[in-house]
Amino acid sequence: MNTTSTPASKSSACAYCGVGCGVLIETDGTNILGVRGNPDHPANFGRLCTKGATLGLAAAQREARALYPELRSGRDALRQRVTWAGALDHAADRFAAIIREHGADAVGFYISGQLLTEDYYVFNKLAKGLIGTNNVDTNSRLCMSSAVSGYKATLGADAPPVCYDDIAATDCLFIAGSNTAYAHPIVYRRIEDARKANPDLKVIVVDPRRTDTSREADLHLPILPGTDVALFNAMLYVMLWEDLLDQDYIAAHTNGFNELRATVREYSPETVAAVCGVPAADIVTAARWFGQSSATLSLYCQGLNQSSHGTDKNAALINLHLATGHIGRPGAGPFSLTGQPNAMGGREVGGMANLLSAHRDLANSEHRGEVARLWGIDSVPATPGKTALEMFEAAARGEIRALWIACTNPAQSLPNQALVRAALQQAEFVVVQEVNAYTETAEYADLLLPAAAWGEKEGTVTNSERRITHLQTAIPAPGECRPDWEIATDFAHRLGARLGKPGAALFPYANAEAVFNEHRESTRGRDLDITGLSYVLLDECGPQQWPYPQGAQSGKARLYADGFFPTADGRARFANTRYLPTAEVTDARYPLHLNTGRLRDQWHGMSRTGMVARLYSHVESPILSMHADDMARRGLKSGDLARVKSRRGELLVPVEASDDMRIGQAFMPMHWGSRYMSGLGVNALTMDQRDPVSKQPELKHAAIQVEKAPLPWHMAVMRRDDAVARMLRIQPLLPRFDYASCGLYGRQNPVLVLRIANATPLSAELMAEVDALLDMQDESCIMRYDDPKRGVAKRVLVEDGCVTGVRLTGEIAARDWLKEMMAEGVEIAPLRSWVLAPLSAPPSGSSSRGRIVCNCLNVAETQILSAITRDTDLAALQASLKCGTECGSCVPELKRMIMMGKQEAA
Ligand SMILES: Nc1nc2c(c(=O)[nH]1)N[C@H]1C(S)=C(S)[C@@H](COP(=O)(O)OP(=O)(O)OC[C@H]3O[C@@H](n4cnc5c(=O)[nH]c(N)nc54)[C@H](O)[C@@H]3O)O[C@H]1N2
Ligand SMILES: Nc1nc2c(c(=O)[nH]1)N[C@H]1C(S)=C(S)[C@@H](COP(=O)(O)OP(=O)(O)OC[C@H]3O[C@@H](n4cnc5c(=O)[nH]c(N)nc54)[C@H](O)[C@@H]3O)O[C@H]1N2
Ligand code: SF4
Ligand SMILES: [Mo]
Repeated sequence: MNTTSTPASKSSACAYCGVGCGVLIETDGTNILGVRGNPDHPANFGRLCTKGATLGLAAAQREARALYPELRSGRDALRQRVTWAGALDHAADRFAAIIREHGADAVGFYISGQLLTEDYYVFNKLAKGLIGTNNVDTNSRLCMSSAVSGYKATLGADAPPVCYDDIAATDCLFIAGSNTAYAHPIVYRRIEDARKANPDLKVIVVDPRRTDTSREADLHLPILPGTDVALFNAMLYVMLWEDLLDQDYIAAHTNGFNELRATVREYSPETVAAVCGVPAADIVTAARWFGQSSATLSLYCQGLNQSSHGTDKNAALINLHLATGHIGRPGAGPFSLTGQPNAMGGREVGGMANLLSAHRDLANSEHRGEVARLWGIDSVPATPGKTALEMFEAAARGEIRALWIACTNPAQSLPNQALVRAALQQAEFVVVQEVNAYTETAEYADLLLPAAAWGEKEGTVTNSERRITHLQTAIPAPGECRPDWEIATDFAHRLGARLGKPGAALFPYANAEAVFNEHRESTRGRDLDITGLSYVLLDECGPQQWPYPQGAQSGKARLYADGFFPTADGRARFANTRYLPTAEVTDARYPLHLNTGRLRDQWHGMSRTGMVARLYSHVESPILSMHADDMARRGLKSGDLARVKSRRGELLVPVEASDDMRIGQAFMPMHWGSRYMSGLGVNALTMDQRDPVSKQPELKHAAIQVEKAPLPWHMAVMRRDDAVARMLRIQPLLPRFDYASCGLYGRQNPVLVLRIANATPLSAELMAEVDALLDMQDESCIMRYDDPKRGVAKRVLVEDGCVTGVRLTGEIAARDWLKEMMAEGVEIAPLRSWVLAPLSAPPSGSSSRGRIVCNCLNVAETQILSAITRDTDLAALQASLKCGTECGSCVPELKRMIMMGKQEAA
């Protein structure tokens, strides 16, 4: 491990998903020069996906960084720069006053699975140990909490019992509610490898949509949204009937099978086929493959978790593993893929409203006593804290008066944005601890605290397979940014002093390692015991899986190999799961079902990936995908703008017809929030109903109506040079247009792209504001063409002979063609006649390259389609265009294009 890490190369892990790929950061001590996959890291062996491969570009973007603490002195005042001491003293004064007057539960901390374990540990102790409130919860509530409750309900502890190597060892891969190809690409590369090595491997995908993951499966079950429990119960029915169960395993290692058996009698494949909307024969096939294989591995994610029955969905799937004995052996087990890079670490330190350190439970008085002893305090409060949405509901009611938000962007990512925004507005004091000063949530910050970003701080993260990686500091943080644990520690000292509590004694940390060592001690004797680990060991021997108790020589690749489970009697429990419909069902007023999720190249609210131009080239703007028949019924064509309404809000968004959708369903990516489009983004529409046990909201299911939004007036603006800085400046203007979205295009010298549609032409004032914000008002550099009768106008900014800005109104068909040329640095000479001609479309013979499919090598869809012939296969395409030969993220899509191209040729 250490061998590859030289002074100029620091070992770290990717900042994005829970695959937890190892990276090496090349640095000159001040700047990140490059990021490459760590060939020795067992999660990825050197591979990275499109997002990981562009980490260096994201880290280099500093325009949006919060650099200094900023404080708002009055309700409507602008924030002003303050010192750290001034900022944290003020925060401590406000928190202390509120706690004294209204009690400890009048404050809340909303934190994140993207914090490092050390950061998380300090926040959790700050709330529960120092202040005495359990109001500390995280965005993992939107993400992994149903996985936690599903594991606990069945296996007795929150631990994925499997490892990545199981993918190569399995005979049957059951993927449910996971678009692995997009969301966990390096895991998907392993699936591709496993298929190559074992042609008999069966892959089943359960997803209402057709995705790049489902397309390559041997069997895709496009179930109706939310019907997973019915499907899993029906599979158990078939297994019972066809004698595919492992009766010995059930007898020796489990409880509760008889109750479940009675329940699943009602779930015949024929009955369930109607509920799930898939053929009974396919359910039978899935059950046989699952039951008959020598080792079945399931992979699952938000299609199961983000549901008002998420716990049951998880448990019903784990039931299948217990009933067939597909657990605790190589290639077998229920594998919950974690979303964020450290969702696991957050669970380990108990950083949630109902958990305590080291997988202890808040509801358990013995556990509370143990934690109080570890921390050296009298007691840990017993009342459960408020979970994510409950915390915002309480803030909206005025019950929670101060909110501390760190490393998450709730004004983009929580459902029912109307409520969330009301809560942020209502709260007396909002602290936002961020790396990006321009997030939707930062707008509400009374106090903005600048955090050190990825690469600028040290600590640990745990990936999906329980593997802990030590992240080394590569470069110093810019401005006055500080690591998250350090900010929380400093605040704890100041707050302690005001509350008459020993803040300094409780938080004696000189560095991240001191925090890690305290956390480590809390795990002694627990299921996740890591008392054998240290920073030194992680550096010398590489990342390790837990448990890794003192004296161990290695971590554990798989859990429960002995059939012994961490329950009172050592037996796993079958959960008696029954199917219930989604919380909101479609009806005559809201006839369509809205599903939401991820794109390949964007990360959540785009606070980092949104600064990297090339990550827009796969999908450039927000879009609602629908079935062509549903669009035709509403008089919609691809590219039209639609008004989408739910019971909670509405949003204008362009629509596109997609074969991937079933009739009655629509899909919108989760990424665009109010900084990147007009309106509040997809979560204006989603709902806050949640699972009764896990309290995870149903982010994937909302009933909507869609109608055409006739906005006849269109404008497109492209501006080169300083594109990111200009984008940040223009974003606050977006709400002033009926529809608007912004993004970037290009690679070396990106272009800002702004799309606007309005019911009426823009006022001269608003137009002047746009021009001023984009530095396009210097008339001496502007070429113009106006046709007031057609309402068409072109403005072209020329600097040093190059086209650096274009504004098209009325007719914008030339937009893509122009932005591509601008990114290449086109001179005005060849464009002059086009600018001055009445023609607004691109001149004949010139067209846009279109979407970029292969991001690493910049290969466009149009190039790929024209290269595909009757006998093209993947290898031939890779040889001729080089696409898909670098990170591999586009390989599933290339295969799809080859398949479709061949169908067309035939
Ligand atoms: N590119 C990218 N990768 C990411 C992230 C990102 O933002 N961008 N975020 C990371 C995070 S935090 C997470 S949590 C993961 C999420 O990873 P995934 O869960 O794989 O991603 P999603 O697209 O949210 O949802 C997965 C699939 O669930 C399907 N689905 C919807 N409803 C149902 C249902 O009722 N049943 C079933 N069976 N399926 C359903 C959707 O159609 C979708 O294809 O991704 C991680 N990786
Ligand atoms: N409709 C819909 N909504 C969803 C989902 C969905 O599928 N559909 N998925 C949900 C899921 S699974 C998740 S995980 C959430 C994610 O939702 P969020 O947590 O809101 O996602 P991010 O945009 O990643 O927010 C992380 C923030 O932390 C900041 N940050 C990055 N690094 C650091 C750091 O080191 N320190 C500090 N202090 N700040 C930092 C980033 O700039 C960013 O603004 O979204 C949820 N919302
Ligand atoms: S799969 Fe991609 S995003 Fe996820 S950790 Fe690996 S490189 Fe990062
Ligand atoms: Mo997530």
